[in-house]
Amino acid sequence: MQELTSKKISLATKNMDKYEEMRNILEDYNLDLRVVDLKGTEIQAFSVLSVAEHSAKEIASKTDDAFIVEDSGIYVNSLYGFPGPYSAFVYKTIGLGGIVRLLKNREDKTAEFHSALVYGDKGKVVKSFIGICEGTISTDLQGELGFGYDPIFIPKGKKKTFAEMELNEKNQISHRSKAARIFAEWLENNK
Ligand code: ITT
Repeated sequence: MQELTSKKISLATKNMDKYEEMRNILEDYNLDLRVVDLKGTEIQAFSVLSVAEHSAKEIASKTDDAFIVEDSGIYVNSLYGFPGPYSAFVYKTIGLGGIVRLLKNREDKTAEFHSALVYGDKGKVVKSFIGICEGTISTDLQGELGFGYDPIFIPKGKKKTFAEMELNEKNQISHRSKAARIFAEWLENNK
């Protein structure tokens, strides 16, 4: 018999835009995403995966419920991957204008968004998933939708920034949507 009730799963985040994006994707897989105020410590590390896994370990020690935690960052190639796991700090300090200025005289404006999603259940960290979206940094801020770095990130093959896309369009190609879909498909096959 087909399962009618959706599986409840908690997302540990303070970012409601992130929640909205993931809720939208995961409902297609019959997952009922809730927000939980259980974020673990965000350590300083080279990869968003290390940050998310550390946070997941702390969350798993506090709950037996099924949860996910997701950490993202933007890696600018000509800046050797900066700001990467420091994306939130850089966003709050030099901001989008600062990144655009750093790249002003650089020919290579390519960048990648990385999303690391970690799933935990029954007090244990279960599995990690990665999603990557390639693109370029725009020469100025464009668009008002989305959040964070969206106004300066043009995904590969597109002529507009994430901030010029409705949620559904961003969700077809974003780093986060890739990680979320791989996770949801894995969960379906490993119930
Ligand atoms: P959490 O509570 O889940 O940690 P956060 O906003 O701090 O929420 P991250 O640490 O994952 O999220 O994000 C690091 C930075 O990268 C932060 O400044 C975000 O605004 C930005 N960011 C993450 N995902 C993004 C996306 O899809 N588009 C634009 N900016 C994004």
